[in-house]
Amino acid sequence: MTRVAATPFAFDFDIASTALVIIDMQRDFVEPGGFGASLGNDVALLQAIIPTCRRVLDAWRALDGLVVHTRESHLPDLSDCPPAKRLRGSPTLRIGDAGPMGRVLIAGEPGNQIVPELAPVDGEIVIDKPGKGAFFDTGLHESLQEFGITHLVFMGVTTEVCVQTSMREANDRGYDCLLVEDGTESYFPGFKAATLAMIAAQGAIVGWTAPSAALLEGLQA
Ligand code: C5J
Repeated sequence: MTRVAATPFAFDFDIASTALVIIDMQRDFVEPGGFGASLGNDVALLQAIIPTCRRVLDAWRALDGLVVHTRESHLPDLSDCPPAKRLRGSPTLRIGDAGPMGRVLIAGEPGNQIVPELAPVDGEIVIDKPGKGAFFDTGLHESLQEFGITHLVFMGVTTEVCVQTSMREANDRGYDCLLVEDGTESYFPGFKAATLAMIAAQGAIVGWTAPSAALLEGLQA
């Protein structure tokens, strides 16, 4: 059993029944020229968490823990992208438009790939998700059930959108969830802080949060 000093209280898990879930660490969100930048965001903030995510990923892999990577991703014919999602707002590039890293948020395009530092390896689960949440229309819950997973440790971007949505979906499906505080980031620091606070509020109403140092200490114990 691993114990992590977390907020609002210790998070206990068995790595054999816990998956590390890395949300949307794709070039489209963390590199210039992608979807995140097209919405007017500074992607440097998100790029900065890559080394932390890599440290946790390395530790998890060393213990043979299950790893899940997600990508926000649509089919080339956009049949899984609701017009309401594609047409909202006035980004410089819409989902499906051709940008410097290929078509934005489209499966198989260069920008849709996970950053090389965190690239999946054989045996890890890769989920292409058309929504913000990792459980919507993906079969992720069924895959996790097959592996006997009861606990999830989350990292990735962005904290208040795809990470929080996925954590809430997981919580409603009965998983105990920990969010790694410095392994997640938002284009808006205030949104990240608010999300961390609301997740752990009211006795871990959505889940727990902890710095990567506490998780790594728990894993090494
Ligand atoms: C967004 C995500 N922010 N991965 N996607 O549109 O959080």
